Amino acid sequence: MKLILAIVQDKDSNLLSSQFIDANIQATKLSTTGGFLKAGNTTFIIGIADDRVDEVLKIIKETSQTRQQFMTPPVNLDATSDSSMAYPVEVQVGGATVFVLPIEAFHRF
Ligand code: 2BA
Repeated sequence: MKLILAIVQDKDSNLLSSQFIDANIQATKLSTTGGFLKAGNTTFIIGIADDRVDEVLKIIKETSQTRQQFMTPPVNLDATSDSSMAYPVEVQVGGATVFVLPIEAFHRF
């Protein structure tokens, strides 16, 4: 059995939830925040049999889109020159960041 942690954009999370339900894949959804953009994203926790890992990855890959997003870096209030001005920079986010981990034990009490 494996534990899959999948961080996706909020915009993709509802469709991904539906796909998991249709495929009879059990998942838990967490509301999370990206450390860099400090914007909301969604993390799915999925416990799945080894032989279904590829199926889960395929669904995540097909559902999660790459998007361009703008972020404004924090302004440095101590600096005086124009170089301290904060201009929005374009960042590419997603499709999905996925971790696959081994599970030592699984219990349902
Ligand atoms: P954020 O940390 O908000 O990052 C959003 C996007 O900003 C990233 O997209 C990446 O394109 C860019 N980015 C992140 N850190 C950067 C930096 N130091 N310099 C320049 N650009 C940077 P993704 O790579 O698609 O990541 C989307 C979200 O997935 C991240 O949101 C974070 O919540 C999570 N994530 C990505 N890699 C991770 C990792 N190694 N460990 C844990 N969470 C991760």
